[in-house]
Amino acid sequence: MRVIRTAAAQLGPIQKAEDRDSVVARMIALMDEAKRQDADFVVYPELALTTFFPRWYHADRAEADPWFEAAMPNAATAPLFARAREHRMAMSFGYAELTPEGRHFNTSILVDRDGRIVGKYRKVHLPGHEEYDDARSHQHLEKRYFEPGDLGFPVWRMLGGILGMCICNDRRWPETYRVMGLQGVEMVVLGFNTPSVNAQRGAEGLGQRLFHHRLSVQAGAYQNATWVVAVAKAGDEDGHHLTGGTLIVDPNGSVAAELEGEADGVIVHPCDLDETRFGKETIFDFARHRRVEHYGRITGQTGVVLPE
Ligand code: CDT
Repeated sequence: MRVIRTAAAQLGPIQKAEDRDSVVARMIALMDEAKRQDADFVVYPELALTTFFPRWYHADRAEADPWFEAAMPNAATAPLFARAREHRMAMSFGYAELTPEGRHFNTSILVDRDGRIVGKYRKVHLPGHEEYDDARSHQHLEKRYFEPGDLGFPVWRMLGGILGMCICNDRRWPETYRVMGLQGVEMVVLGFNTPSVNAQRGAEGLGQRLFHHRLSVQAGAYQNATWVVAVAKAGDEDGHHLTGGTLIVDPNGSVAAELEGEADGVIVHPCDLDETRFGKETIFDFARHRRVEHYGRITGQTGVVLPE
């Protein structure tokens, strides 16, 4: 057995007015609870340090820069790194990254048990739109504030296994998991901020949003024989509601643990990476069963090409 006791640490809403010091204190409280439950690894949501700011429009993009981190760790997150080292707890969390060259990414990191950043991922599949759109019930301006990630979908050896990351909307795309699956990934960790209302289809209810979330994550786990840990930022942020649905899915595609509610909270599950072996060696033994000669369209085109 190769067990990682994994904590999915959901954050309830973060209002615009809440500062990073306060959010980091909440994250530390969740980490302490994870430690009480004997976790080795804690996973937090996408853009964990602030409200989901891409819902707010700034005509001047630079006005959004205060939501970004120019260094990691920094003064606000140093206490989180210190507590993680003290607990010898590995962690992953998302934040808005501003590079020294002035580039903007929606980023997540993997931090080992010594508090060293060993992995960085930048969100590839940015949802939403770039310009203000008054046809929508609310804005989702990730394409305005971030560049698409430029690091691909790497994996890392950590905690005795092979770990990878993706972020929110990436979880809906089978390519995300497959690229990591082809590197032997055994656990994919991701955070998300999913509005419970579809801005272009108001009738789509919370139930349908959660159904699509679970469907995507469970399919990605099963089809690549990997654990998937998906962690929400949930609840009402300044009148904008985000779904919960924090869960841990096993390599068979079944939900192993799920958190109830939309407040700060932790679920811990003993994820045995050896449970990935069966799927990887049988129905999803890629080396034996994949037929790449038929997959050219996957990388050869982006949109749909209709038949004549
Ligand atoms: N944060 C994020 O990626 N949210 C998207 C919302 C899509 S609707 C524009 C998600 O896939 O949940």
